[in-house]
Amino acid sequence: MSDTAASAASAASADAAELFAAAFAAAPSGLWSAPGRVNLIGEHTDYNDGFVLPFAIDHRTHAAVALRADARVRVASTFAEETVEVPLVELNDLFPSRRDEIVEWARYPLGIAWALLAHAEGIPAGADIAIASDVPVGAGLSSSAAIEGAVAMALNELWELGLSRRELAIAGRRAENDAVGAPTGIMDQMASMLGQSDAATFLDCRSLQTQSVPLGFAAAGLELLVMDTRVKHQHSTGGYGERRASCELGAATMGVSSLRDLVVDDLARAEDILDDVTFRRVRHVVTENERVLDTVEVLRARGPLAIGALLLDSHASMRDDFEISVPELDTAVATSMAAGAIGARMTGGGFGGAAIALVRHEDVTAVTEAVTVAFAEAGFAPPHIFAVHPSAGAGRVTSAH
Ligand code: GAF
Repeated sequence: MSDTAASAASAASADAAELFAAAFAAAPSGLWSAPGRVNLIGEHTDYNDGFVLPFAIDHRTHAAVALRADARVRVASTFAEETVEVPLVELNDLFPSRRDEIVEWARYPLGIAWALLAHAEGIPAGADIAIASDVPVGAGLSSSAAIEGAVAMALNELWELGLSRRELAIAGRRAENDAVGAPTGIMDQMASMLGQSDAATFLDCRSLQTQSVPLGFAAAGLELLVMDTRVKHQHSTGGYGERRASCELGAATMGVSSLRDLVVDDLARAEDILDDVTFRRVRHVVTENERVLDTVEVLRARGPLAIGALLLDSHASMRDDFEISVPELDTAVATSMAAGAIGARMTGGGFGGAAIALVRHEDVTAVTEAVTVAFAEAGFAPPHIFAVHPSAGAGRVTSAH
């Protein structure tokens, strides 16, 4: 995967290098970066052993990193004033039980250092880490996986761990689950690690097998717009964990190890034996898995202009069955469609964040204006609407700046 290694220098890479110099009065030994992601389709299926179809985007987190002579790790970021310093040996005491002692933003880089320590022989050299990012935070574009991915790539190289991209993604999920305390699946870390330009990553979350699926947006005259509602969400609290618990209850009651093992034909029995809420959670996951498979097939056979109905069905399922949408997301989807989008849906874990719309080049301005006006009329905060492009996964930044 040649295009994952080279990532263009950007403002965030210069920021990370500058921050490193300011925070640690030295030069980093290298710069690594990892992208955020958009999930094209396949929501809340990853922790049910199901299918997802995300792609890495052209918004990245950069980490400037150097080893230290002692065994301490220091992290600085452009999101916070403070620098956090911890002896590496203490990370095992801090995570997971004493995570609250670490300021929230620092749990991501320190969490990945902790998860990777399990792969090191003894205690490795310490590290100074400076992080800058242009992945919007809280927008459902996985700014967290981008931090984990950039730091994981750096420490894997500097600590000579020799881990594969899949192993680094698994370490990222462990950081997210145990160091941050968010009960998320593996999708975001795999998307950030394995991204390729102009393609999505079709991931079977049970086997972790992947296939690259060409998207061909540009060739079809399409743009993929992100409509960030600015309604902030968090997956370490509340609804996300409740949805996951409902899925586990549904699987246990149906006598399967995960909802991946159910197909649409099982839904009649599910409706008989599950309570209404659990049934609708299960129906979302089962039908969403089908939609991912259908989307892959349609993209390959007919291209992106033909996937609009699948995106819309996915949104309706999340709104009505999984109940993770919010009025701002529904407005963005309905308005973009009325203004000419090919398809639209909320993306990511829900309860806020962003929706996406697949839009012909010539309709981008009309869609952007229509959604902005609809938000103003509804009394919502102004949305942030921008195009993203399927991009390379995590890697060392090779170009100088
Ligand atoms: C968040 C999680 F981090 C992912 O693992 C996934 O469950 C997603 O929500 C919903 O599809 O991004």
